[in-house]
Amino acid sequence: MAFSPLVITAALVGAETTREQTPYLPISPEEIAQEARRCRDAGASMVHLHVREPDGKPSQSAELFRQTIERIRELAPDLVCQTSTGGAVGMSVDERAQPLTLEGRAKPEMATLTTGTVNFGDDVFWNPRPLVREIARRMRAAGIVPEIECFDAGMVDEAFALAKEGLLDLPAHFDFVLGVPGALAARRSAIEFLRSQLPEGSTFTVAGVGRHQLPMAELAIELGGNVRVGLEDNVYVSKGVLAKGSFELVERVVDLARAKDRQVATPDQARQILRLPARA
Ligand code: KMH
Ligand code: ZN
Repeated sequence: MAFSPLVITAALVGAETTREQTPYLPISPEEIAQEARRCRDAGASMVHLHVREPDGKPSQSAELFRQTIERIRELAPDLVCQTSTGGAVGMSVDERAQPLTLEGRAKPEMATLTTGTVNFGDDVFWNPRPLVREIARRMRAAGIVPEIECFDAGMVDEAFALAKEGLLDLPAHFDFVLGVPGALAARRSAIEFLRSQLPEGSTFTVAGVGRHQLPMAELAIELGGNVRVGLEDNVYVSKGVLAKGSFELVERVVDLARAKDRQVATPDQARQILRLPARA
């Protein structure tokens, strides 16, 4: 069966990865944009973005996102920019939703929407239904397309409920985040099950966490999904060897795709595959 070209998302920063874990983590808007460019050159068509305060603290500051996205538009003009609305555990809805207020060149084309609460290591990633609905409402009002982040199986079902309430359109694009301690484990049967539950015509990406990242990428390629890799979810390119940036992980995925005869999508192909508006 011929699958569509592979959309590779690079998750460059995240909220949890630290400079103590890896010196290659980009922090400033300039560093993040330079890393985005390297990932574009390596084969990524989309970047999933978080931002950091200068001291490395996770942030959802609209101003930091504005600086970051405007610089990415200069360095890698065709990349699809997707902002987080998850932020870091413990953030309020207003804090999390700040990137949805961006306009003009800084406006993201996509943003994440996690559709349920989940254990997140020893923390709780808190997404009660009223909060999810509020973020979905703001995203829709801003004309930003959601990527539905599923850390557990019920989060797919919740997308149907949101669609019924007119808060999102189906089919949609889903991201299966697998291997977070306390949430759904990273295994083939999880991908197969989640895929079987998707609304007709939907697309999906798989983001494996930690050591599961590249094995899950390989499975996603094989099963017709798309792939997310990067330092947000994993800092190693092989056992004990730090990736020198998310770009090295993107390079690995391109090699895996080549080995499985799967083409890699350009950003404009990614827009078509993910049902995003064409670039102006
Ligand atoms: N940092 C996690 C608590 C997202 O970007 O939408 C949430 C997260 C998901 O990273
Ligand atoms: Zn994220």
